[in-house]
Amino acid sequence: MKGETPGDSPITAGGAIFTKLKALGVSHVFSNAGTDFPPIIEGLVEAQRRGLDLPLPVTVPHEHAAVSMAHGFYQVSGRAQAVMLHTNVGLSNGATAIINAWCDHIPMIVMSGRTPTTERGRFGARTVPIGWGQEMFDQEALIREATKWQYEIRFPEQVPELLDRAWAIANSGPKGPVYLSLPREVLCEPCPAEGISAPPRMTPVTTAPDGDAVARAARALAQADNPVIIAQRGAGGADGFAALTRFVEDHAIPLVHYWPNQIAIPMAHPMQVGADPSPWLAEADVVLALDCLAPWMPDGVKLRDDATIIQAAPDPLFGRTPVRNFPADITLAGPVGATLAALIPAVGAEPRDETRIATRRKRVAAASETSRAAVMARAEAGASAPMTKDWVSLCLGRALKGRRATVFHELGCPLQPLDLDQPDSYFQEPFSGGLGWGMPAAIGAKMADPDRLVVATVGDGSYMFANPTACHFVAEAQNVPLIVLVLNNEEWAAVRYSVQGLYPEGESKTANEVPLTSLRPSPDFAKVAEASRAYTETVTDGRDLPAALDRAIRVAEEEQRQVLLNIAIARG
Ligand SMILES: Cc1ncc(C[n+]2csc(CCOP(=O)(O)OP(=O)(O)O)c2C)c(N)n1
Ligand SMILES: [Mg+2]
Repeated sequence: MKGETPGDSPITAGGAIFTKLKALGVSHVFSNAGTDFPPIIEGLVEAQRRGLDLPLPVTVPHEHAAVSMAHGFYQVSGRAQAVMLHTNVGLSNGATAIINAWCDHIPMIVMSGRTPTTERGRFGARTVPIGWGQEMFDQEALIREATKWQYEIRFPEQVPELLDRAWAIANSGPKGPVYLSLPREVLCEPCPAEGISAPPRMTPVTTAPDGDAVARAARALAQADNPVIIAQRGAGGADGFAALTRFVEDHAIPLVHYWPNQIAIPMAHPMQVGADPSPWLAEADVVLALDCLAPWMPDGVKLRDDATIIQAAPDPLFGRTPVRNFPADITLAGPVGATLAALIPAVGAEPRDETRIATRRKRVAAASETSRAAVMARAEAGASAPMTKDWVSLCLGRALKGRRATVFHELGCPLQPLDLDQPDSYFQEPFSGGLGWGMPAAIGAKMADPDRLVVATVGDGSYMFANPTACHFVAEAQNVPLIVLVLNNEEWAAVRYSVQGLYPEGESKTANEVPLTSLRPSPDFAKVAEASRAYTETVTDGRDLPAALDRAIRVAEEEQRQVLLNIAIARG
């Protein structure tokens, strides 16, 4: 039955919207329904009975989780998904995750209902008091700053064209979420079937860096004595990752992963020099910032006066960020993968000073080796009871070796000891830091690519922000054998550290319990997961962790069952 044509007779709104989304390549609609949904749900059943090709409607019992699932889904698949929420209240619950998607350039089509405007006398008019309670003058204002495009549909025949436009804008660089609001009266009118299963009529826009800028950047990099690359959001996909890996090797250029939320080259690469850009920036004559919203901390870094700063990103000036004053002597606008594909051969065509490159290679490799040895030694020293996060990372990296795996990190396993070598093996929460992203994003990723081993490593605070009951429910309902590692230090350590950062000699340094940061008594997180029939273990001694991780992987893979390890972490 699947894949029938819609025919000529009109269809109820849900059928038209879902059919069109499928035609746009959307396979999942992460949804949280309400009283605005009757024409959606009715239309969906109608379309199923007509045999139309539809995306999977996924019931997600919290909106933050729903949007984050679409986020993670895109990260491993490159396919934008859709989210459907309930009026203003569902939208505001999803707003933090929409801010995350915005900050991370994740395309998605977000929709939410609009409470009926009419009070009586029309099909779809208000039927319950929330019709008055959920009305807003400007519902789109809730997410206007965090979406590329917002619109309220006025007529049912607009469904195919508006979704076409929404999809193309979301997928144009810099990518990001778009929003369409769906008033109930419009949804209650029959939708013409024309065009609802047509493929996209608008091609998303891709940009390429200016040829002259590429030539200047190539010359600067080729002539540099002390070039450095700072990478934050990977290398623009698998091809970019492979090309950049060869490039830094060939030209002996150190690469710093400063607050990365993806990796750009393998962690054990001799040109991968760790997380701290400051010693490299102090001597750098040329800096290539690769998709870096914040490439270094201006407060702690002094650049050379003659340094040339090259910024490469979809929008190298990050024009939608109000204050951001990093220098940009050369700007390379476009998808990072395409920019590297233009830049790397251009550097290769410049004259090479072999002696200079060989000397630099030795120096950088030695520094890389020293920093890696320090990271590994620190991690090894953390196999205590309770253990350190670095030890968990080291063990997890070892357990995942040789597997097709992705780690989602939200105050969970630090990157450096993880020793990953695949382009899509690691995702960290975006700089917007709207906590609660890690676990649902990992679920979305596993739904997108069920054969991949997916591990969410999250702090105990981050786990609670994720609406864990909702996430475990979805994992069970959708057969998603995700592994969750809760790195449980029974506190919001990041908040406590930030107090100590600002007041290093302050009163709170010596306080036994720092106010507003403790999460004691810690909930038994294993029981939360067991409520959805997960396999769980609580690990309190670092020496027991490797075996527990092996068991977790076996249960997830062989029993296809979700797993949670509640891991006791020492307070730092
Ligand atoms: C939605 C949201 N609320 C609050 C914060 C502020 N915040 C930043 S880190 C953090 C604590 C995270 O705790 P946890 O996940 O346990 O990691 P830990 O710091 O203990 O390693 C909080 C509350 C935030 N980033 N996002
Ligand atoms: Mg914590």
